[in-house]
Amino acid sequence: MKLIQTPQDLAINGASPAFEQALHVGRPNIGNRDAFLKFAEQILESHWLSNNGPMVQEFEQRVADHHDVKHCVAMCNGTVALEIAIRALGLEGEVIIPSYTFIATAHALHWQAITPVFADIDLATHTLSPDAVRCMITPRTTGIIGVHLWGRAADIEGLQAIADEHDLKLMFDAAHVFGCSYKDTMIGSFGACEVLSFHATKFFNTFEGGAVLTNDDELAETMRLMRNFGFSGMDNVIHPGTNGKMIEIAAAMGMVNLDAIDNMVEANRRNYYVYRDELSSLPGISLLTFNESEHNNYQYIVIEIGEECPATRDYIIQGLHAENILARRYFWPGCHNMKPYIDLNPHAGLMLPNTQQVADRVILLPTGTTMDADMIQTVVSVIRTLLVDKA
Ligand code: T4K
Repeated sequence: MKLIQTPQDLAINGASPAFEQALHVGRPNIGNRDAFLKFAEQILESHWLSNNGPMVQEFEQRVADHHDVKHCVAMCNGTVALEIAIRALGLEGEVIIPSYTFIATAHALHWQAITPVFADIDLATHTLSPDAVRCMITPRTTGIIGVHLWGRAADIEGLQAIADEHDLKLMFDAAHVFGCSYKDTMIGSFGACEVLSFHATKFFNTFEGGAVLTNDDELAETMRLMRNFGFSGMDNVIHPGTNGKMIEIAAAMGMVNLDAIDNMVEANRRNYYVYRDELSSLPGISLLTFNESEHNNYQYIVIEIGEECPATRDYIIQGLHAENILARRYFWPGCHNMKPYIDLNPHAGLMLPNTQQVADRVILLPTGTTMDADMIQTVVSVIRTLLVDKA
């Protein structure tokens, strides 16, 4: 690996990149390949590829057990899982969500002619501020979708209190918190339901996939109907539905990755500590930390570039990309600044000062099982040198 010590060593100044192969924020973690290929053989041999097959059923049970929750309803991806959960809960009119989230949270509502109303976030946690949510409630509001971000839970109690007070439904986008807890209870039991994503770029993946976790028997049954066109047995459709089913090969990947989950968390945790030590001396750069008394997946390494930092966020991103380190600006510029939401409500940003500030400051750095301490030291030496270059 190349040593980066002076501004002349930087690719942004014409040197060769620090890494020949690109480093990705969303590099998939992959469990035991032989075990996966054995499952693939088993699936092909059985000629059962989809439609609530045995792999999906076993996978659902294991994910439910992992989260200490009654039901896991597996789906083809997290976005469809959000759409089905939203519909099964009967949300309509307006639903309050953060703008500081992946666009899927907003689209899952808009796709069903429900208006996402963006409320501001807390500067420290990056998740919905209950006070901000309170300001956005109107007679048309039917629900709140809290988003647990970066592997850390939202203010669940604060949001539940508002939902109770105003008789609103509460559900969570839990795409980032597979295997995490809130006040010692595993994610999955909060609100009416919580939605996971198993996309390739998530720390735990099934190629593509998602699931809804809930303790509500009736809700789970409705979602099972909805993900399979509303079929109840052969030739008998009893509910509106769509095709949200997870396929067998995706469940097989999930089972193999579940077997490796402890190693994946350990790799993320180890990387997080290396980043924490290496970044601690850099002026104006702060690392988002995890509460060690909870179950964490340490899925994302999130840094914030403060005003005291000699370099701007976008200069650092440019410098990292030049080195083949594909750091990301998630979730810049915020859903409210993207179409169709920017056209529907061009002034939404006036109510979202914290969202704007955080979206302008954040950088996500590569982590996961494909990263090691030497690579992280090089990533941080690039950032350190970029600051010198701009000091
Ligand atoms: N809610 C939240 C809060 C979410 O974050 C997401 C998804 C959802 C809901 C919806 O769940 P899904 O419907 O996706 O299950 C990526 C993912 O596509 C998306 O799943 C994820 N959030 C989001 C945070 O990240 P992009 O647009 O950044 O993807 P892309 O293609 O730029 O990939 C990211 C990096 O990973 C690149 O450097 C390439 C690398 N990569 C990607 C893939 C697919 C690989 O190395 N290998 C791969 O297989 O959205």
